[in-house]
Amino acid sequence: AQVTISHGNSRVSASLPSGESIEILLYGATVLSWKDASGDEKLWLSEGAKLDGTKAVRGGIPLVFPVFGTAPDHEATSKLPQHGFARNSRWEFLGKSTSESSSNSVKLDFGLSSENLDEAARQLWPYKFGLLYSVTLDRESLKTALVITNEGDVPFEFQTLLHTYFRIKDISSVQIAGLEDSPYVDKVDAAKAKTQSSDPVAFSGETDRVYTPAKGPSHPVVISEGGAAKFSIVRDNLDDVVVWNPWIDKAAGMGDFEPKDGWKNMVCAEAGAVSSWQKLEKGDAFEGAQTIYLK
Ligand code: TA6
Repeated sequence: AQVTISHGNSRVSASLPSGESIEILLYGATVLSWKDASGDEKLWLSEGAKLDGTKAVRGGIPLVFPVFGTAPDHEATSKLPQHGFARNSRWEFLGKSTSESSSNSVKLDFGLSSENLDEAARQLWPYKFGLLYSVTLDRESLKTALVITNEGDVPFEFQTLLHTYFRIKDISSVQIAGLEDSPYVDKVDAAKAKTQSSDPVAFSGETDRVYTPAKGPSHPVVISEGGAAKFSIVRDNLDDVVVWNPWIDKAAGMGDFEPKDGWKNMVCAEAGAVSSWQKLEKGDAFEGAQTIYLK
């Protein structure tokens, strides 16, 4: 049996003979769905998510580039929309690049370059760049990797992040391990610099923190529910992990966040390089990746 791929004008989906599947929206190269062999959905997607290209997708794995959040004091990116333009741009499907022989894995490649950008976005950030995003599905993991190349004559600075919305049953029984004793910026408390205790992260209200895990990117960040591990995230060259749950009020305030109590069923653990600016010299490339293992 072979890997099957279907490529419509707005989406690409792939499935393994054993039943695992992924679906990617070409708008933003946003992974919308990742299902295990039994069809159990692993990502959270708002029922109010816009999938017609009019707004960044609320859920799945939106891509953040070249700025995380907004950066009013960073001249070059200060005019960009929140989280940059990658998640609001139409990407090209470049094809699958797994060896024909393997039916236990499929890798889909997507591209976005300065030429693809609409004129407005190009005006706001006039650098020549290339993005190559690959999504690899195998029987027990999903890997998403981004290669950023500077194709112009001047260096540029960027931040990047994989804004993964994990589907969980009940946020009140979720813990995130692997961030113990690590520094973080608490965006819910005046962006104060704090240090995580030796306990895992637990949730009892709006949570919005930028961690730089002390043990480095190869140390797993593990999302568990009721004491049972569900997801284990290993990073490559992405030193930060953003942990976010909007809770009641922020969920109520987002027009595309549905159902309104959906905050109970999602948690964001986002691998990124966001606590400082990455400088990319002309002709250079940056690669960052996450691999999410199902436990
Ligand atoms: O990743 C956390 C965060 O930066 C939060 O501060 C919140 O703004 C979230 O991203 C969603 O941002 P969005 O622009 O998608 O509404």
